[in-house]
Amino acid sequence: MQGFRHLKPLLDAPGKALYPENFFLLRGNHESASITRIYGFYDECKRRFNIKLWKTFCDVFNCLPISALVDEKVICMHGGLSPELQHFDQIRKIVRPTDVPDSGLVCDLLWADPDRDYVGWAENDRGVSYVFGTDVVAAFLKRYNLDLVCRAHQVVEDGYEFFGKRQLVTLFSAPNYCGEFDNAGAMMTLDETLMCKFIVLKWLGLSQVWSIAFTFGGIWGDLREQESRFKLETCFLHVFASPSCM
Ligand SMILES: [Mn+2]
Repeated sequence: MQGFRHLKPLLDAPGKALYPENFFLLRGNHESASITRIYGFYDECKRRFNIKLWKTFCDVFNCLPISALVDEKVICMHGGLSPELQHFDQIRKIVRPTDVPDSGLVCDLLWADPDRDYVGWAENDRGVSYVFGTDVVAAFLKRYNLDLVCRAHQVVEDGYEFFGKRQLVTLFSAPNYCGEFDNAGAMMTLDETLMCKFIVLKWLGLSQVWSIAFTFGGIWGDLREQESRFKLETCFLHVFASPSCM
């Protein structure tokens, strides 16, 4: 399976085809022609199929939505917030298809990272976009009357990791990322009351192929102590999973 790691988009696309009304793929910083050209997707398309397939994928990447809002309370994007974001209509008005620019709103939503070492905005070590502090997240949620920012873009040990006072969560779904990390992978579900549930995929390793176990944990505790609407539940799904890159 590892040979197919760059072809992960092939695995996601059928979801959208099967459930067009309630399956949404958000664009990440790697969903661009320039990044896929460098990091292996182009080469793998060329080797296994043809360059036309890669170009077709790039056309799809350029059309992918940038951000999503769940029940007016949870905002999702791949990277993070942007100092240029003043109104959600700015996102709604983004004309697609579009490439990912080197700076600006679209770039930040796909490239920015939270960083608890900073207050406000600071330069990002990636050389692109910014990092932002917990104060930025808190002010953003308050301003737009939101509960949570949900993003990806960074490997986190447990598959999910909160930032600030549980005002932002980083989700990383690929366990044992590229075979170089021993991270778990996680997915988050929200029910109709916006209760968060994390499904955590833990890498067991070759020696434990047969020890597949399902451990469903209970409620961890209220996400906001006084707001019963927003609870947190975690369950662990121990699986033998192939390394895969996002
Ligand atoms: Mn990323």
